[in-house]
Amino acid sequence: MTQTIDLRSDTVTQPTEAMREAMARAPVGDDVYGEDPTVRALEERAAHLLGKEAGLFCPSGTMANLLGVLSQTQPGDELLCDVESHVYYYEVGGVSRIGGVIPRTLPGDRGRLTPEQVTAALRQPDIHFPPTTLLCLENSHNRGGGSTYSVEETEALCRVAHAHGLRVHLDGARLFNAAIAQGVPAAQLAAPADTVMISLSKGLSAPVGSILCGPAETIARARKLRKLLGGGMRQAGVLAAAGLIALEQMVDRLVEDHARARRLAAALAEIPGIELDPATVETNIVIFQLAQMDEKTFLGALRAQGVLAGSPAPGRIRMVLHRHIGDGELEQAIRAVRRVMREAA
Ligand code: TLP
Repeated sequence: MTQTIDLRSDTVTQPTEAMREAMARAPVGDDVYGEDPTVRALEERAAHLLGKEAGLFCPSGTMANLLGVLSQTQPGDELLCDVESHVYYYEVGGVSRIGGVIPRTLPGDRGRLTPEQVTAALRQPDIHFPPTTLLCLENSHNRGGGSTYSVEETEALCRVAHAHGLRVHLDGARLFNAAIAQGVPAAQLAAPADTVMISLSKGLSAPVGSILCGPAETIARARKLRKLLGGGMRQAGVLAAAGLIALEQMVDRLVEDHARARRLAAALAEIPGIELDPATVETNIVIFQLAQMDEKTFLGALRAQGVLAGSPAPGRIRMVLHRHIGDGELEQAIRAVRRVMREAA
């Protein structure tokens, strides 16, 4: 049988040859002493790209998000976020368990909040209420099917938050996807937020790592908290070297993933039994609804055809485009879905 086509996530991407070479020869040092030149170069590069003062290399997006929250809140604070946001849905409740922070979830439109929703959720200080101190946004939005906020939308949301004394943390695990899709620099999408995290290990293909960027004083606090969480790394430059390649060489090609996601969505929308509005596909994530079949049956039948996908909810399927899905793999995947749906009919 031909090779498996893996559409479960862009996290499955393998490091490039250039990354492996850079990893092999990276100058390294003990990063807990601040002595790893490659980690420092990566942190500086990321901060510069995102227009922030400082950066912090983290082993995962989950830790970078947690540090974004912990460094800007106190235990007992409340944060506002979309109900489907990664920080609330997929991070093991870390903000509450570790940070003592209570998420107040708002129902977004494919993950996207409006300034009006945020305003309505903000309450006057009262002896009964926890202080609301942070707004978390996600761009692009994972469970929202890769939906994006524009610069103007981000600015409007952050303006409301800042006017009420809240900080804003932006989960930009796929911020470069949003930036490429909109044709704007990532720094513009990040500018209104106080902190932003980007992932190197998704569509950008690095093996490990995310970076939290923000004001120097906030990042210094996050650095200490990273140590608390056991995230102080030593010769981490071998990983950071791949991250530098990710930022230098892998951002522009995301446009290909988006084009294939649109082609995939257009083809899937034509298949009886699949409910999908292709107009909602903005970046590299395609989420659709099965009209009748349950997700386990669908995923099993698809797997038998050599194609892997995921399910974010009952009856829903997620397919993520990435570097290892070329035109040939895309056509094969579409054919496999057609066969599965035909055989089920
Ligand atoms: N998302 C993963 C899974 O956790 C669902 C995926 O396959 O998409 N923020 C966003 C928006 C993410 O999509 C992810 C990972 C993270 C944060 C966490 O990053 P990691 O996996 O590095 O902890």
